[in-house]
Amino acid sequence: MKIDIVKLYSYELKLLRPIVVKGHQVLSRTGYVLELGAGPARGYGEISPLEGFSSESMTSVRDQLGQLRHVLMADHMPDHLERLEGGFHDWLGNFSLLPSVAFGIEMAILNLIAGGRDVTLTELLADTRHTHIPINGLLQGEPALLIEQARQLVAEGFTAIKLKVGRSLEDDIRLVKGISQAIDGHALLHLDANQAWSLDEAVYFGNEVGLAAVDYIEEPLASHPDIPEFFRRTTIPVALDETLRVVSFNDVKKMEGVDVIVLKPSIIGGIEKTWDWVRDAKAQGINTLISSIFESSLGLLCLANLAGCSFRNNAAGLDTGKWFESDLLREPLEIQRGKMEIGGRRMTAADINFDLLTEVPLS
Ligand code: OSB
Ligand code: MG
Repeated sequence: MKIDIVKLYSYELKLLRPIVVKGHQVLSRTGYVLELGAGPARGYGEISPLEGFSSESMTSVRDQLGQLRHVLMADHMPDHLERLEGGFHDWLGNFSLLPSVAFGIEMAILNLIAGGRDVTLTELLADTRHTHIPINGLLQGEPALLIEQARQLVAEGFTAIKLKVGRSLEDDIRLVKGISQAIDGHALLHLDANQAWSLDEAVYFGNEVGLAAVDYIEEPLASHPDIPEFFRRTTIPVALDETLRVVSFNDVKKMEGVDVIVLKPSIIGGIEKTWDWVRDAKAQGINTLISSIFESSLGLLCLANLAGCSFRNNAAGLDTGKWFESDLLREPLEIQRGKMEIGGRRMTAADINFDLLTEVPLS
């Protein structure tokens, strides 16, 4: 296969409510869609760094794609990229791809290959074909509404629920106790503090809410070397997200208390790198889950496919589509009974609403 078309589109999608990450508000979601063509086949990838969370900007993404265009079109694509065994690294590893660019290029190429073979992404990547992906139900909005929201998610059939903490300790403790009571053992409760706390604060919080209430807590600490001590003093399992940007798998392996790693392909540098983490984690008995950075439904469908063939039980961090007022896939991604249904879904030009895309010239 030889790529003969490289096109870039930008989007700006309205949100129903702001995305708030680490105190930073995003009022509408902007990003890029990369189109790769090889003869009549097309593959689409999403490149949408999240302001306030990703380290790269939209401008740096566009500059890098301008430089890569000729590289992508230069030769025949290497064979067997879909094995995710280093083919992308051998091909493009010298170009220091930005994390979101690596994700978008790999997503587009894998979709291109899948389209050529008329299979879904999951079918391309693995023999297992999970079509219903358990989702971590994301609580959102005013704290006063969250207990009722949790109850509702459980009633809908969610078996895992995620709450952002890290504002005021006492408020967080009260809220977690209330939510834990409301879900009453019918769902796992996952917390994410986004590195908000000192060791003392995190330990205080952990001992107040107790192990019974919380399945794991993501990134409790401003300083990750304190994680083992947090674990020893609370016995609450820890999940790593932001920390994965600055540590290797060997470091993770040695960190007592880390049970779960949260893999955001747009942050950790693409799909192949995500697969490396998944393989290493599997070998060491560490749980993995795939999570989003509020990609559009285009990226979200790709992430759900990755979740569908990388592991079984861990609820994926993909309950972010409900922020979007309008979205790029013509047919919305449905979550029912706490699971996203992706059976048989393709990502061809006909599946995408091009009215929401604006072509951007690549210099
Ligand atoms: O902290 O995990 C985060 C989305 C964007 C940026 C940061 C985060 C998130 C999410 C995604 O929480 C949803 C999830 O993982 O459940
Ligand atoms: Mg997180």
